[in-house]
Amino acid sequence: MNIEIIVSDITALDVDAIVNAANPTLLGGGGVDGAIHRAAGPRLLEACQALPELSPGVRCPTGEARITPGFELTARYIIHTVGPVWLGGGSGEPEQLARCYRNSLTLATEYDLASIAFPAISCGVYGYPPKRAARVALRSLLDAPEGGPSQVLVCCFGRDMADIWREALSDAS
Ligand code: AR6
Repeated sequence: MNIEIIVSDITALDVDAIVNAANPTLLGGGGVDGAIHRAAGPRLLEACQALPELSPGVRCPTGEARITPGFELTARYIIHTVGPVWLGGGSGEPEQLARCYRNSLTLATEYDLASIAFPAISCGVYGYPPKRAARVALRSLLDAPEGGPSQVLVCCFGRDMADIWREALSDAS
């Protein structure tokens, strides 16, 4: 697996799947979630609404992942995952964040996808400290079983975030 850290708007990427940092409703929100819904068009909301609710308002529990088409995106698929809200680190946040990356990769593997781009899940509204998030995320990606996407991008929304992830990648590999 080749992991690369890039700076971009994730909605512009030409990859098999982009990952959305969603919330459990999967009905859209701010941040990267809002950008993806705007760029993919209204059929994305319809596709998300059609996914089964496991409990009222919950289509995707924290740490799990769901897949939809990419609709108007260049990416063929969107993998929606729900990161943990940062509560100080002692409430299972690292394990939940690791599961987001792992479960997204598992879905990509099931769909035989060669390339996938992740945003910095939980590093915005959900408040996860970026250095810690990068460490957990990269460990989860590097320890993933063989046979998944050969190209993994981490798409940062600014140079400062990318610098943090690049340093974490060089520490981890
Ligand atoms: N491309 C790439 N990265 C982006 C983009 C973009 N277009 N826009 C923002 N980011 P966040 P979270 C970065 O808040 O912390 C939503 O309302 C952003 O700078 O989008 O997991 C959901 O519905 C940050 O580094 O996601 C949930 O309610 C990273 O993406 C909640 O926010 C993640 O920030 C999820 O919060």
